[in-house]
Amino acid sequence: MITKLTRRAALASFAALGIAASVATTAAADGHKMTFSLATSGSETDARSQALANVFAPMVSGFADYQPGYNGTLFAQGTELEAIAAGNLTMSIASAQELAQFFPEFSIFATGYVHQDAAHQVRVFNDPLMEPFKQKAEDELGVKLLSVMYLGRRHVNLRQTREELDVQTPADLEGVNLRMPGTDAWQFLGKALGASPTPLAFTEVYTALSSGAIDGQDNPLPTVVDKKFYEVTKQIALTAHLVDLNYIAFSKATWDSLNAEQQLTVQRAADAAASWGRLKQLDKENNLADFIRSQGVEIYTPDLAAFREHVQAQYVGSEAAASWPEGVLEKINALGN
Ligand code: KDO
Repeated sequence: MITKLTRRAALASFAALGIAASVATTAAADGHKMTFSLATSGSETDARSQALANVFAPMVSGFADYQPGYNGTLFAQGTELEAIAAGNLTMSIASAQELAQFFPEFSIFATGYVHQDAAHQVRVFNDPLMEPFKQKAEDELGVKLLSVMYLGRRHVNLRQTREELDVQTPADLEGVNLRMPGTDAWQFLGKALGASPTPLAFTEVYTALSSGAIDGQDNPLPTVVDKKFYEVTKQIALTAHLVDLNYIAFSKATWDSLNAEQQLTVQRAADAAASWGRLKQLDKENNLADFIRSQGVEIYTPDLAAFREHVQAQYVGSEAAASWPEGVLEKINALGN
């Protein structure tokens, strides 16, 4: 794991180099199409991947060929933003947790029990409060955040049966080896849930569940189905501890090389893909519980008040919360229902 310091040093060197054009997006110098490369640790069948392939790609096909790399094959999970900053990648399905590795204040969007639902995420992303965050990512990382994508409500998904481990409050997760993604904000959330978090790449989770190297993981129901985690787990406690989001991250250097019409097309294509993917993910999320139960996984609702209270208390006075700009949390809450 590259430390924040070396990441910031890397950022300074990228900015100093003033990388004019992204080498990953071959320019249309000879009149040929550009190539927009995408890296994600997600699968090809994930709703967000489908949205970019089926909606974004056709809309930009007049001047760019879309070239996706799924399952972390192009760049490992958590390294995509640096790849964009270095001019080696055009796009990624980025997370606030990954951006928080560069800019700690992004952790506000990765905080348990803050975002209430998909519509709240959209209102926050489109609110003026988001401008300084977007500007900083562009100015210091060379990444333009085009749109917000809906990943879904994350729940605790365990290998143990409910008889072995009934999860009602965070105290029940004490000592549970819960895999969380590798960045600091994720590890913090895992601890805030009461568990003992283990960092592990998304593509390694199925094998680790199968072997017992971890006790569980946390992802939305569509991911549990898409990655077949139901084959290697026995319960889901519907903690809904994070209504999770991603951003369509795009190379600023590539953006700047586009003409005004191409920029408008890229923005519209990203917004259309985000909307299409959101509806598809919400439909999956609302209709998969019975299928997962049919696979032998018990799904139940724990003491949500206990989880919400405990998780939010961990953020009060935390280093992460200290990085949040004054008044932003209040604005996010005001945009809720
Ligand atoms: C995961 O690693 O559990 C996670 O859900 C974290 C998200 O931020 C995002 O990176 C996601 O994986 C990938 O897009 C794969 O779904």
